[in-house]
Amino acid sequence: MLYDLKQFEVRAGQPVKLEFVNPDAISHNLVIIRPRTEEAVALEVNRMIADPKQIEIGQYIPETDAILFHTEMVPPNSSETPRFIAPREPGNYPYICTFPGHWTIMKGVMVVK
Ligand SMILES: [Cu+2]
Repeated sequence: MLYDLKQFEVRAGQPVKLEFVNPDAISHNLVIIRPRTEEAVALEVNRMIADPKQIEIGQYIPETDAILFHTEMVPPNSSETPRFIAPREPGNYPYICTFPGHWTIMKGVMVVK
């Protein structure tokens, strides 16, 4: 329940390719969000999980413009190679896993320069 990279750097407005490998026994995702929105996004996820249908869907991606980019929920021993364009605005963009309860420890920072 940890990302091995706590921080990585990208260039503003440039294409980024990540390798997201999940060797854990439970599913995880990687959700890149606007600066200082961790708690707001986590709160939205908490609202979602009151709905049994959302638990069945199991993606835990709330509809909010705080989320810039996200992977699918990656099952154990699987991987995803997401590509996206880095934000144009330099800054520290947190990434979190939105599987309920994970975000407090499963997080890191994408530094946009
Ligand atoms: Cu997780």
